[in-house]
Amino acid sequence: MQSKYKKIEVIDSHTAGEPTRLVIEGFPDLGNSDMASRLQKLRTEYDHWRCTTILEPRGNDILVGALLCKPVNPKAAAGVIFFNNEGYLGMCGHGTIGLVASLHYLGRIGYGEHLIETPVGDVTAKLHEDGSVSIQNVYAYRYRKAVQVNVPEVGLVTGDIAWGGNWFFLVENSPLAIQYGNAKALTEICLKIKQALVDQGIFGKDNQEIDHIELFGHCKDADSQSFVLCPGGAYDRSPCGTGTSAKLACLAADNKLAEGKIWRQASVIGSQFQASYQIADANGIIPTIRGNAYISGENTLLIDENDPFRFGITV
Ligand code: PYC
Repeated sequence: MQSKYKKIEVIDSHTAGEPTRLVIEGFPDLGNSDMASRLQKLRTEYDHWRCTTILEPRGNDILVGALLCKPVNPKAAAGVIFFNNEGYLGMCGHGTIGLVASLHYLGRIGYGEHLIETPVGDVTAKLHEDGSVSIQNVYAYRYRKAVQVNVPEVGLVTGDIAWGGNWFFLVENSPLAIQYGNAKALTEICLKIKQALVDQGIFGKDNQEIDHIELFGHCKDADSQSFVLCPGGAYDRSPCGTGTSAKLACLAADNKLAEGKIWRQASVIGSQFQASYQIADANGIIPTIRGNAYISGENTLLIDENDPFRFGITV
């Protein structure tokens, strides 16, 4: 008798407090094309699988999903497509660290370097013997410096626009202290900045939406502390790998951090990434982000064909 349940096998982990749900089995076949094309197929034909995995009642707003894919390049360890409660991400630093830790937990990879294919390009991940993971990210660059935006109820805010695998608006002097207790108010401020950017026609290159807002403040235990609002309205519990990459691009462009020097980026919950960069060319850098991920679950999601919320709560 055929079961009324569909099953999705996942490994849950968190990187510096930010969760990643790695789907290892159960999604539809997306073919053998590159990750950008497979992402398009997932988005247009099978988006309800993302909703099932990430949205309530099986998931929640802070969860980032990672679909494990067979890579195009036989030398690569994996391909991956990242998604969240709102849609899809180009790259995800904390998620890649979670992916590597999860593949190691499953016994599929050992220590050393691994090539990983993402929708925005290949990244190299190194699993160190102490369990930490460093990601050599895609090319990062600052697109525009000191852009002013008028934010209703906040005032005039100045920030840089940079690419670190996703688009970021980076505000050096946060209008409110970066503290965990301020997370709700910081979220509100970031949402207003994000809306003001759209309303005032401020975009990334090729008119791409700036969908991550990053506020910075002082930190006694690190070089800087950040609050990162992700698309979908949840804030990153980690220092955000692509956000830290965008930060490095701005520091490099301003000659504030030398090539190869370590930058310690703290998150709003106090967790940290260590970051550094190599100069790629006059316009950009290759960032390396190092952090730790911990496995938190090995689960089978069950999707009952009679469950009215089998594709998540979307009302
Ligand atoms: O670590 O790059 C990152 C990230 C993006 C969104 C959430 N985390």
